[in-house]
Amino acid sequence: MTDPRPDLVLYGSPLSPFLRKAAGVCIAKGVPFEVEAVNVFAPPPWFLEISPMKRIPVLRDRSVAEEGLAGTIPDSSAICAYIEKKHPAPALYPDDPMALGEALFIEEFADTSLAMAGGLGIFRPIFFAISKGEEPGLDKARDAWANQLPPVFDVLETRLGGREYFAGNALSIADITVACVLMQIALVAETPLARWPGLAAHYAAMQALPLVAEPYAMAERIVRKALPTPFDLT
Ligand SMILES: N[C@@H](CCC(=O)N[C@@H](CS)C(=O)NCC(=O)O)C(=O)O
Repeated sequence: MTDPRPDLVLYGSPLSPFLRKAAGVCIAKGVPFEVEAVNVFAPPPWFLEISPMKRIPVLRDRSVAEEGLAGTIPDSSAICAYIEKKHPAPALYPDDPMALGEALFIEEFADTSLAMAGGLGIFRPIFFAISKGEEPGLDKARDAWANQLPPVFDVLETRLGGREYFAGNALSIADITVACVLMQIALVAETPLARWPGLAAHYAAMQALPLVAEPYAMAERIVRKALPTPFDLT
């Protein structure tokens, strides 16, 4: 009998934008995967062996090894590049060298600058506090929305330049990453983007894609139990 379990396992939580990004890449390519819950703030010992930076997600490819370090890859960027190599169609990394470089930069920019401002600046102070029964950190979140995010959005608006996609005139890892990380804010707060019309149009188009919407819905189900309505930070 063949094993009904998918080869690919994403360890972590859909609450992580980085896990949702990797899930989105699997969905785009029609690659079956499952999410195995790991609480990164109280990880089991076996997880520390495969996640040296103590971060989620980590990928396991069961077709390589079922346990231990072999067959595992930490870091969403490494995971997505691995999935691309293993399942090349549809391509999510541009062929053209300059477009590839641009896509990888936007991925990194979203993973770092956007994630810092939106995840650490807004999602965590609100959701982590509410989860502990504390008052949401709205002052910190409002400061992040007013001061940290605008320069990040400016960069994205300029790089997008009114185009449909960030790089190579096609959907790429850059678009998926920006959408998944930006939607981390939407889990807990409204995201009015009228000052950045190009980014707003891109965001709306990305939200409509199942590869972005389905992993987000998994996260939203969890968050809405504790926070029925997102906050207005303006
Ligand atoms: N660059 C990493 C970032 C991963 C990351 O920061 N994950 C967060 C969850 S969204 C985490 O594991 N945080 C654990 C902690 O802050 O201790 C990636 O792309 O996978």
